[in-house]
Amino acid sequence: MTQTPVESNLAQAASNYIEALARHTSDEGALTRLYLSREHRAAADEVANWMRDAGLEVSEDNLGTVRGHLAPTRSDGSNRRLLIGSHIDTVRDAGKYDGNFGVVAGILAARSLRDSGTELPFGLDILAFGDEEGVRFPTTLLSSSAVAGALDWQALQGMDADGVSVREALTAFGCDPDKAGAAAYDPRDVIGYLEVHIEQGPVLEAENRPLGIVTAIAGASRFRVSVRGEAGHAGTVPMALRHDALAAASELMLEIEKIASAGVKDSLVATVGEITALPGAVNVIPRDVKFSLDVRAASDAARLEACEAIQYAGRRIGARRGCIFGFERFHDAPTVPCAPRLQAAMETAFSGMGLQPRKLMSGAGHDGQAMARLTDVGMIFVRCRAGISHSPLEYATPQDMGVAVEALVRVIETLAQQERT
Ligand code: HGY
Ligand code: MN
Ligand code: MN
Repeated sequence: MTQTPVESNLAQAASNYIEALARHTSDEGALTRLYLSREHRAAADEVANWMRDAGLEVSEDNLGTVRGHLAPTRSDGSNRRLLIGSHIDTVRDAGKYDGNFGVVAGILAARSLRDSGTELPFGLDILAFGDEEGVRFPTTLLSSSAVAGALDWQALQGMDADGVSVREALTAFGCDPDKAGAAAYDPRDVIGYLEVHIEQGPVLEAENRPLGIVTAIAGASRFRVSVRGEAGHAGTVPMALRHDALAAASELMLEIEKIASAGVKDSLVATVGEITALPGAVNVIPRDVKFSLDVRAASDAARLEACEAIQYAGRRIGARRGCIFGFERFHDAPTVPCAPRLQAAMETAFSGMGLQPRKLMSGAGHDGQAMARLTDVGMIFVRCRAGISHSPLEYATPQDMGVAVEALVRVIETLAQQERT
């Protein structure tokens, strides 16, 4: 697909922004930028500067979300606006594009529309959320939930590994946690939410397509699982008399894999990403194991059924091994359908660019799951190399990023056109 001149300088601009953002990291030689960290503060300040350069009016809410507002060219006296955003926090040892490109795309699209003098009957708010990954604190989607008017105040008590609460970290970030509720939009002011995001999967690349239209975002359940066994001397306790918490946990993990693998038709997946074993000595039988569990599926029924089956398996394994399993569910996000009217606007934009409107669902979670509690949600996926994400190998070409920004501009123009007629 040949690049139009517009797309090629959007491509270069996007690539420059992505590289600049990647420099804000806590880890030498890797990209890690956790919510309310020093690196998040620096990235938020840089994004705010880019928003100002694009002619946007910049503010920051009390959850640390940076907002850039482009006023409508023709005001109808209302406060209506289209929201466009994604997140600038990352996982550990992350890729540069997950989340970050959605914010960059929003800024570039706003700048392009301002520069072209396109008539906009509604405003644009570009939102840079700070807590989508949920890596530092036991929360996720906190900042977008607040914007959606669905803030879980309890989550502000959550603590990171150093015992710092969200509330304390917000204050250190320059926010006033007591005013966190003011981040919410009035639903009457919002005409929709758009997010541009790398696919984080292999479909678009396999079909040689730069972009896709998201039909739904898979629901997700997250648990903290604990296993209580009995510590003992590694040399003296016979195998048959052990209550080994790590062996019990391992047996359940294989059972989790079996349950998820049986759910392919529902795109069921389950992942154990973190684990600790105590007391953690080479010659002591583990007494306490804690591990994370992330379960997702294309339908809520399949996901919830798998969660039940996994908990039942834990109880069965625990009874046989004399260990006790605990399951604390700390996150449950339902499957979110993307609005047909926003998908249709994307189809119009794509066909105007000679692109096939390939539709696919998202196995990854996104801020759109929170924003769906406020307004209609639409997502554009961008091809990423080998579908790799949550890894430094994550990569999207400048060309595809340029095409994605151009598509976003055309979706906004399509929605503006619909408002005018
Ligand atoms: O976990 C997810 O799916 C997202 O990347 N936070
Ligand atoms: Mn993401
Ligand atoms: Mn992610």
